[in-house]
Amino acid sequence: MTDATVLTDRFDRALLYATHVHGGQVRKGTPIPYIAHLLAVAATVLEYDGSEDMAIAALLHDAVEDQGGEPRLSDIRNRFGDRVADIVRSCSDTVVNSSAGQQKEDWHTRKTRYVEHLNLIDQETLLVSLSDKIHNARSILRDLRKPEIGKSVWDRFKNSRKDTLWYYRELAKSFQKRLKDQSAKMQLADELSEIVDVLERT
Ligand SMILES: [Mn+2]
Repeated sequence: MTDATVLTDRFDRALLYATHVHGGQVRKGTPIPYIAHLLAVAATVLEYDGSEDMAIAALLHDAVEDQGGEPRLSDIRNRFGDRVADIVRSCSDTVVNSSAGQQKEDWHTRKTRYVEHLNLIDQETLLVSLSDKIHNARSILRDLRKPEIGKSVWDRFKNSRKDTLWYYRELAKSFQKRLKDQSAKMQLADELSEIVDVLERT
């Protein structure tokens, strides 16, 4: 057994920070408070032996993209340090893409770039990103199976069902490729792939 991950008051502060930053925000097309997603991502990171920095980054992974851009990233860097800020940055596809310059590119180009960027990031950052994507995929599956939602779940996305599934399939393949030598985390990458299989059939 590996040593337990010790969570300190930094984790508590990050949780409070996340609840403030995302206060009032809900999951797209649902009444679910946004913090539910952040807690789920942090829980998965901890379940797969993530460190405190990784769990903090999980709580804050959408803070830059959804709530404040580069000034928010600087604030996170000041409060929680370079490691947390770097992981958060890597998980934000608009930030990943803004380094490419120019105005915001089209959806397909941005998502392709994000998938390619997974080849360049370290294993810890990869686990935070995978935990995010797997929770999003599970949430889609859960709502697809709710009689009152069903196939209308796809209307939440700016893009078609086909495009959304294309993106999740590319993500799953990329995570599987990067994590193939890490048995525990590979299981999580395989799980994402299995959820995409089910989504494709539903
Ligand atoms: Mn997220």
